[in-house]
Amino acid sequence: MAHPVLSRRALAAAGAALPLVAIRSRPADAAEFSYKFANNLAITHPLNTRAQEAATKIKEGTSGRVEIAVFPNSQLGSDTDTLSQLRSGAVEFFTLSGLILSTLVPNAAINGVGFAFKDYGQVWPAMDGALGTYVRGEIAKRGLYAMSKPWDNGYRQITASTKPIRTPEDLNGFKIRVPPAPLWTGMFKAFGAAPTSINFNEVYSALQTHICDGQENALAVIDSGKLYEVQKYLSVTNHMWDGFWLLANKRTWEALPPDARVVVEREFDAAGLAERQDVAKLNDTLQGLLKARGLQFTDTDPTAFRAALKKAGFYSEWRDKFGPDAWAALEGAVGSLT
Ligand code: X2X
Repeated sequence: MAHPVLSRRALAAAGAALPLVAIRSRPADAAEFSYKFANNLAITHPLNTRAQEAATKIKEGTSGRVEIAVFPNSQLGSDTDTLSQLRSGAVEFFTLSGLILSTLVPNAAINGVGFAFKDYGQVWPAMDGALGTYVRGEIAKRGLYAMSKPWDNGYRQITASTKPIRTPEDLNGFKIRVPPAPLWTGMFKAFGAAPTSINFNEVYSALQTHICDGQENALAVIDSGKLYEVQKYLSVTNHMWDGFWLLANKRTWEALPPDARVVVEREFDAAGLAERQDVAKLNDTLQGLLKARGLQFTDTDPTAFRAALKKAGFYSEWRDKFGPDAWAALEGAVGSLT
């Protein structure tokens, strides 16, 4: 109590006489760490709802020191651009499909091998277990840090504006948009289709202007991205399970004090688990909703599609590309694929 009789006003005046930077280097309400979290999904997708919730909890849990602003809908750029920004440090957090990440971390695509995971009962133990640990290790080698829980994108289904895809033969010459990743292009070429790599932020218009006749995505993305407005048919193929790694730039991550890192990862991981539940619930309800919105559903026989991939040499080709470690980690989770 150096100045017990000084009024607030006098204290403020005394403070004002000092250079402001000597008192504090930022406005009273600004956080010590102000970070951006980019993603490619619509604001209505559960990934964004849960990311926003996590940001609020992280701010509380760090007493305001860490503030994370979520930018949905590729507002900061396409996935390809945002990956560059993440690497340079212009963006601090980013959710990205392991397959797209494979342009930097080749074996991060391993979960995308066609028809590898029978169901979610195989997906989560693998991605939260040995397979996920393997991939996170690969990611770390490239200057990025992945939170321990991947988020769900979902099992992917094929949509089209021109005709329903019923059999693998229907994919012959089919102009399909795929995300920018060699595994996606390779897999649809193996089906005999004509894939074009397009970032998600351009998919709606690519379908609307018929640059492509179809695309493939999970129900939650087809719905939140309003792709039903520009597509007529949906074939239930479940040809691939896809998830999002929540990535941080390693330098940015390590600049956070360890206690803040604990809070950030804890809240992000909890949000990721909640998002998985949200997507699972949507899987149960969206079929009806999307039908009501005009999409015509077709069931397909996954064994025929898988056999077509096998016949085209897809599994042996990608086994060789991924190499023995990644392939063993995948087969350890799902059994033999070739
Ligand atoms: O680009 C896509 O199709 C999406 C939204 O599923 C991914 O992020 C891989």
